[in-house]
Amino acid sequence: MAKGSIVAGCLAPHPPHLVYADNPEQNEPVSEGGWEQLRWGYERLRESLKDVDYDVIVVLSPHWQTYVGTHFIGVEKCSSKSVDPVFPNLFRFNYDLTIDVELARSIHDQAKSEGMSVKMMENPDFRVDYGTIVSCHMVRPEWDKPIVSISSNRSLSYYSVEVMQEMMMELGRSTAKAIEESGKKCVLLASNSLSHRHFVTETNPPEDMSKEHITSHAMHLWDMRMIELMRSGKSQQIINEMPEFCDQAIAESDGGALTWLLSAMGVPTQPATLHGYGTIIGTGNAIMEWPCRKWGEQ
Ligand code: 2X7
Ligand code: FE2
Repeated sequence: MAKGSIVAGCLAPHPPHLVYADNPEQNEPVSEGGWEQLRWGYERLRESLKDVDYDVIVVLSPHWQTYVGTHFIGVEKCSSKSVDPVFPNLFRFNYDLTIDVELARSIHDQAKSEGMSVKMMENPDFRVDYGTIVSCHMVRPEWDKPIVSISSNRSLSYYSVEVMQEMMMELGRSTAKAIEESGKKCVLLASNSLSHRHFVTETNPPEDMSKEHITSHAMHLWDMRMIELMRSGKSQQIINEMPEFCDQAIAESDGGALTWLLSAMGVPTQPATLHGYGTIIGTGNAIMEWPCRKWGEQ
C-alpha cells in the first residue's frame, strides 16, 4: 500500500457568520450577505483544492472542548441540528455527515501509544460543534468527503500554553504517522480565528458591513505579524511566539489547532498561501493554505 499523506494543511476559521452570509439550504436563518472578503477567500481556497485528489478532511475545532484528554468522534453517521449557543440567530444548521472512524481510531491509538490521554467518543446522540461544521462546510460545501473530528483539549486552561503546545506537538506527530500508515490522502483544517477580542453587541442587521472592523490596532498588528510568519514559512517562530500571541491577542489558537496543524506538517519552512483575511464581529480571521502536495518527499 502506498503511504498516506497530508495534501494540504489549512487555517480555516469558523465564525458562523460565514455560513449565515452564504445562505446554504442547511442553515435556517437568511441573510443579505456580508463578510465577502473572507467568503471570497474561501472561494479561492476551494478553487485551489478543486483538482486535488483526497480521501478525508481531518479537523480540530476549539468549540469541541474536552478537559480530560483529546477525543475523536467514533460514530460513523452524525446527523442533527447544530446551533451556535452565542449566535442562535445566525446558525441553526442541519447537518448529515460521515466520520472516517477507522482513521480517527488510528490517530487515537497512535497518540495513546505515545502516552497521550485520548478517548473515542461513541455516543450516537452527540451534537457536532459549530466550529467543525463551519470550517468543513466552507472548505467542502458538497459534504462528499468523510471527516475526522478532533476535540480541543483545554490544557491551556488547566495548565499553561506550554503544556498545551507540548501536547499538540505530539498530537500532530501522531496524526501524521497515522495518516502515513493509513495510505489515505488528507486535508487538515485548523479551525480557528487569529486575534479573538470581539465586540459585545451585535449590529442590526448583523451583516451591516459599515460597522465591521478589527477591535484594536494592537489586534491588527498581531494578526499581520502571524500572517507574515506563515507567508514566510516561519512555523517554528509561530510556535515560539504562541504564548505571547494567546495572551495578548486572546488568540483562538489557544485551543491548540494551529500548533497541531504545524506539527502534523513537520513544522514547515515552506510558505503558506494567504487566500483571504477579514474581521468578524471584531475578531481577526485568515484563510491560509500550506500546499504540502507540492513539496515532494520531506
Ligand atoms: O466562534 C466564533 C469565532 N471564533 C469568532 C467570531 C465570532 C463568532 O464565533
Ligand atoms: Fe470560535
